Amino acid sequence: LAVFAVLGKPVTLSAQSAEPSRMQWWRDARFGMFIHWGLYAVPAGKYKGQEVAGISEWIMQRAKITRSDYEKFAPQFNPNSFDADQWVRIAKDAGMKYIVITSKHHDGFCLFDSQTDYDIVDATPYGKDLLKPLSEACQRQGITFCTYYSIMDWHHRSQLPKNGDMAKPEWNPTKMVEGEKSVYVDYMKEHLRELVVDYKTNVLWFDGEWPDWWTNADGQALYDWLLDLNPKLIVNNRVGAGRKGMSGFSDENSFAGDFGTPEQEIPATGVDSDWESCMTMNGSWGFKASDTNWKSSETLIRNLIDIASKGGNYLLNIGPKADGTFPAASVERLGAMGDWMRVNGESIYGTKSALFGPSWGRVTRKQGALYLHVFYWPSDRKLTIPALANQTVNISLLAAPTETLRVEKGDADWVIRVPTTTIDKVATVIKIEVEGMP
Ligand code: FHN
Repeated sequence: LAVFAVLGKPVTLSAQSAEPSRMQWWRDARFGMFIHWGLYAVPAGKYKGQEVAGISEWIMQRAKITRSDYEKFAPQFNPNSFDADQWVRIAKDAGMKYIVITSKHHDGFCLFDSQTDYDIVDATPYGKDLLKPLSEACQRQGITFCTYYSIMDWHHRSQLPKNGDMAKPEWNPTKMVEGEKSVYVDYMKEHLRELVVDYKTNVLWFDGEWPDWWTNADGQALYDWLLDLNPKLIVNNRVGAGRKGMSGFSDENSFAGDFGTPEQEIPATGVDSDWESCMTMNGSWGFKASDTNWKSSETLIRNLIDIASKGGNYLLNIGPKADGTFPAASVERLGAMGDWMRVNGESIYGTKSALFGPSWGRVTRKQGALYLHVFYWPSDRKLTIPALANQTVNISLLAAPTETLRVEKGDADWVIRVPTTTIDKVATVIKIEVEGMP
């Protein structure tokens, strides 16, 4: 392992593995789109004229809607404005490299032509598969197609309330009916086989793994079965029961799955394992008409930089409307992210953690280069960094490589001056090419 005194801190840099692993495309991608879409887009956070608190895809549970009443949303779900190529183009233009879509959320409704009849083809006037055209559009546009799948299933008979009657609102969605677990696991595995073999998903993004009837041993067995189906498949750590809450990581000994899944949060420091932070743009995963609390595009771009600087991926969520269109506020923010990524994406894609973050911004690295992302400039626009002693370096602005930067190289510190005109109010990227750095 080579040790470089980089920016004043001895950082042990692991040389890149000679053989790209199964995870390599995923590590290099750094940025993906999460899509939460299903019957919950019909009520969109409101039921019987009343706003329902919380994330909109939980409306069945939060409003205590009985199974038979919830099924009444299916005949109303008719996304005639759905355009798979447009969705994929918006993701691609934003700089996203993969899409993870909810094939089945906790409500049990499938967006694909599954072996059950509680799906988009058999239960809605739309009557067509949604995942097939999306996976084909991803293939056409070079975006990697991935699927979310909920282990917990509020519609399947195995997870009925104790009295067996889903018609009663006082149901508990996390209990398994005695003797029904193997029936449900077989049902789930048939769905998963379809997603892996027929829809060729590249990542299985599990969720809803917390009910007490699902164990880490169950998850490990499912993981092994899935990798037998497709040895190149990637599976998150929610396949097991090891995730520790929203921090998303698991204790070493219970880590079934390939990557950690912090939710709505970013780890405080660099993490030298595979992980992905999933986040919403407003307060809900599913579309919620009343939630206009949108994060700014500046915040979203800095989240992406912060996450990449710590060695993680950013899975940023969209909640499409029931008609199949993306909310305008989401599209606007993705457009701004794409503008920044077209100029600075080199400092995000294929990078690794620099394992520390200065007060003025964040640092990413890849073979032979460091990328300083400056969020906060001193008033005199002079950036002081610890001297990069005895290494051949070239320092340039990623956005304006021909712009001459003035660098005063002291023994202890170097001072980099940039012209005001080149400062990006969100993040200015300075590239430092360090000969021989792994
Ligand atoms: O309960 C779900 C929630 O609806 C949403 O899908 C998030 C996204 O990661 N996962 C679960 C909460 O951890």
